Amino acid sequence: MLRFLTAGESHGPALVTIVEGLPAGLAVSSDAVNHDLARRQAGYGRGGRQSIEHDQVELLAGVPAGETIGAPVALLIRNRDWANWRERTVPPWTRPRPGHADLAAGTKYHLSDLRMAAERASARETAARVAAGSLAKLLLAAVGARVAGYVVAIGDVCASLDDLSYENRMALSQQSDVACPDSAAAQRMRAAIDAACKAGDSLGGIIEVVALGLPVGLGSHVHWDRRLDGRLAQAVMSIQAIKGIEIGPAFDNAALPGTQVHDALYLEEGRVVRRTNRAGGLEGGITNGEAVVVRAAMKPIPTTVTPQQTVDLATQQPAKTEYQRSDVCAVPAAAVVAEAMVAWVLADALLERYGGDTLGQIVARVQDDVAS
Ligand code: EPS
Repeated sequence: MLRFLTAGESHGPALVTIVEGLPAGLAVSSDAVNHDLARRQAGYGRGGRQSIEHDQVELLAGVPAGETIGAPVALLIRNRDWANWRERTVPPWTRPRPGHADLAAGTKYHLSDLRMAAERASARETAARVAAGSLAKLLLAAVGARVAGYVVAIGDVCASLDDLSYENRMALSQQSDVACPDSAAAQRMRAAIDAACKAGDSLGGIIEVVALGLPVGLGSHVHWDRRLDGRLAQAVMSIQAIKGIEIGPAFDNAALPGTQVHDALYLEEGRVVRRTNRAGGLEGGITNGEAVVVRAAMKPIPTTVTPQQTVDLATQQPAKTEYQRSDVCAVPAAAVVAEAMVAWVLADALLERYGGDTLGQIVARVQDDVAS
C-alpha cells in the first residue's frame, strides 16, 4: 500500500525520500516534519556533526497546496557538511571498523575505499526515514492514533517505568535530553554517557515505541508476511545499529509460565477487556486494541576513540582502527527513528484495512468499523 525509498550519502549533497501511496487530502506541513527532524538530531551524547547540520525538509513534490493529491511525495534534506567535503581529498579508508558495515559492504561491492561503503551505511540516512515517518504519523493522527518512541536503557542504566502510563511516558520523554521518561534514570544515563566519552568508548541501549488509539484488526494471522509483529520487527531491525527486538516484554515473558504471561479476558459493561498488556498489543499478528509496544536493542556505535583491533586491507597487516568523528551514544535519536518506522508500518496496515483514495474515505471507514 505505502512505500518509501531513500537515497543519499552521509556527506553527499542531500538526502531524498520518495513516499508513495498516501491518500489525497492529508494536510502536510514542513513544520511537522522539521519538528521530528530536530528531535532526531538532539540527544545527549551526539557528536560534532550535529552542530553542523540543521535538518530542514523541502517538500519538492506531491503537496502543491499544503495537502497531498494522491501523487508521490518527494522530500529533500540537505547535508550542510557537504560544503566541507566537496573539495576535500582524503586517503582511502583501508582499516574496517569492527561492527560497522565497512568490511562486509566493502567486500560485497568491491569498494577498496571503505568510506564508499560507510557513506551509505551511515545512520545519517535515518533523517530521510524520519521524514517519511512524520507523514505516516499525520495519517495515523487523522484516525485518532499516535506513536511515540522513548529511551528505556542506556548502557547498563535502566529506567523504571512500571508506574507510568504510556501517555506519561510519551509526555515526559519529550522533556528529557536523553528521551527518557524517568528523570532519575535520565541523570544516571547522562553520567554513563560522560563516562563512556571520557573512556573513548560508545554506548548502546534499549528503546520502546508505543502506539495508542489504533483500531482493532490491523495485520492478519493468515500469512507470514501479513503478521503485524513480523512486519514491525523487520522495519525496526532495519535501523542502523539495531540488533534485537521484542513485542511487549517478550524476553521477560519467556522466563515465566503461561498462566503468568497471558492477558486474562474480562467482561466489563458487555465488552471483553484486558487489564494487562503483556502481549504488547498484538495477538495472532493482529492489533487487539491495547497499546502496541515495540522494544529494540541498539548496539554501541562501532566508531570509538579507543582504537580497536583490525586489519589494514592495503598492507594485509594487523592494525588499529583510526578514529572518525562520531557520536558517543545515539540511543535517543534511535528512539525517534524507531517511532518513524513503527508509524510507517502501522500506517501501511491502516491503509490495507481501510484504504481509499482520499483521507475522507479512510476516516469514514474507520469510524464505521469502530461504530459497528
Ligand atoms: C555516522 C557517523 C557520524 C554521525 C552520523 C552517523 O557522522 P560523521 O561521520 O559525519 O561525524 O554523526 O549521524 C548523522 C550524521 C546523523 O545526522 O544522524 C555513522 O557512521 O553512521
